[in-house]
Amino acid sequence: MNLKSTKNQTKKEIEKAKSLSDLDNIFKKYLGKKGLLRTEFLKIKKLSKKEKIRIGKELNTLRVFLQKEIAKKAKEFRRKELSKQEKEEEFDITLPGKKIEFGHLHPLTLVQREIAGIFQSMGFEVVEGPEIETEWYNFDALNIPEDHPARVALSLGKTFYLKGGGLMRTHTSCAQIHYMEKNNPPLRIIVPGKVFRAEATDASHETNFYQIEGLMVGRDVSAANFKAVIQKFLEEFFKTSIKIKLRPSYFPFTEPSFELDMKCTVCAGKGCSACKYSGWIELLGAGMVHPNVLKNGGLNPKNWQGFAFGMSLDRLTMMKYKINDIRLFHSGDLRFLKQF
Ligand code: FA5
Repeated sequence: MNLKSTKNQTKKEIEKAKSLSDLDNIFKKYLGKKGLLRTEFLKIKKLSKKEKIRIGKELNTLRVFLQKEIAKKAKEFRRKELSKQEKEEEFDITLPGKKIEFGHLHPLTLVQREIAGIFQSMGFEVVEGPEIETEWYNFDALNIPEDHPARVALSLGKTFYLKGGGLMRTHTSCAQIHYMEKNNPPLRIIVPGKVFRAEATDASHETNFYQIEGLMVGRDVSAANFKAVIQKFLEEFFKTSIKIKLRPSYFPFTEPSFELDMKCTVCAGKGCSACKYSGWIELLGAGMVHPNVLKNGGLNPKNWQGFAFGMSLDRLTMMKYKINDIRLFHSGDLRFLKQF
């Protein structure tokens, strides 16, 4: 082997190498276990001592030269690879970042808070009542005896009874009794909360909806006060004049009783799915608190009288935002929720 020409040959090969794997091949060819240099080293065993030293030295110089050149070229490749990677990963700090979406309040919560604010401005306190009730608070205390048709209809058809006793309240009226038991008149409260009814759902009926109960008790609180309060509330809430009608009705816990309908705001009274094509939507039940209910709450009906009402928060929200299906509230559909 001519060492000088081998050196030149390897130099050219290293220069021509295009990748780390090319370099690896060159390394194997000359410096590997079966490489040329190793074969040459083995050969010198047979030479004289003098020759051994001379050629051994030259082979060693070639070996060191090759190692250095290969390492130098490999470093070059790595540097290039690194700067290529850096370029690919480069990012522009002036680009706008990813937008983190914030959640927001559910339309029912928004409306509940707004309603609470309006009633608070009229001196009403906002209180809560339990969602799990006893038969006494949901029915008996509200003057709905066991054999009463209203009780039979509600309890048999519409009430979710709990295995361990008790039931899911079917209305917020039970909270009237809880509050009267603990507070002395004059009273002025609203009670927002969930109610539960086992009934078929449609565009205006849910099994789980929200009511807002109202109760005002004083020495001479009258039905005229109710009308004024509710008219004021609706004007404030809808920020426009609203057509309402009071229909005589029946609730065991009020006497006299009435229901309040408002002209459907979804269709402006023309008829739509939300108002069952009648042009009117039933918003609330109300009346003068029945003397038996005052008694069950611990008040003397000879000294105190007042009105109560129970309205559907869901239906008010539907009227406010022109929503034509109550089931959208619990649908979890972001296309709906993002609009609020
Ligand atoms: C009651 O629940 C009475 N407790 C209201 C009341 C309170 C009357 C105080 C007198 C004094 P009613 O069952 O009609 O009444 O329900 C009240 C309102 O809830 C209705 O006017 C209606 O707007 C709404 N509502 C009734 N059922 C559903 C339902 N399944 N889904 C949505 N809203 C409903």
